[in-house]
Amino acid sequence: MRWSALFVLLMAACQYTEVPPPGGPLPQPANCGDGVCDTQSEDCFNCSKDCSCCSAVTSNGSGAPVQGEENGVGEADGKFVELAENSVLTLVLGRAIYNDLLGTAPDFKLIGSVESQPTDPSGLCSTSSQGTQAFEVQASDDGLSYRVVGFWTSANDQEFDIGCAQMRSARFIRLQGQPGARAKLDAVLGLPSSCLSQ
Ligand SMILES: [Ca+2]
Ligand SMILES: [Ca+2]
Repeated sequence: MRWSALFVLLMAACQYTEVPPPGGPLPQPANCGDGVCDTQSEDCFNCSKDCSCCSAVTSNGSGAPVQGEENGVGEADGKFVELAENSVLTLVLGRAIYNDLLGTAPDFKLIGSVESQPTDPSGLCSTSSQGTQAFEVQASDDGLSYRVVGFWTSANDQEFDIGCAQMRSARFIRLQGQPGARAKLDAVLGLPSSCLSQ
């Protein structure tokens, strides 16, 4: 095989595949391009010019009551989803996030606050906080199969690395309240190193 053909093949193999949004491509709204991310009609999928990165486009609660689940959609805006023990919140990002090139840096962050007091605050990749008033954080490519990437334990924003679960990309983030857990979530955001430009 010629070197040039091999190079083209290698380049093709290295391209990430964009995961289509639920329901197919979204129409670009008229106000896309005005520099403001309008979370009512825009997200990073249909208007990456205004909405810089990957925030949630849907937010669904289950399990124990989840208050204001719609407040987890879009960029951080000071409106919160309230979560408690046994709450399960599934957030679908507007675009997939990808493990950063080195693989060891954080890829997304939760904007909000764990209001219970986890007894074992965990670091990146720690799985030691189960059962200690924390929230298990899971990620998935397809919304069917989830892997644990760590525990949300912080009273402030907290970053997570999908590389902790040996994942290459993720589109779904799920939070699961452990016994005694309580939190307020404003938004989930992909970090710039994990969001490719469209
Ligand atoms: Ca990473
Ligand atoms: Ca919010």
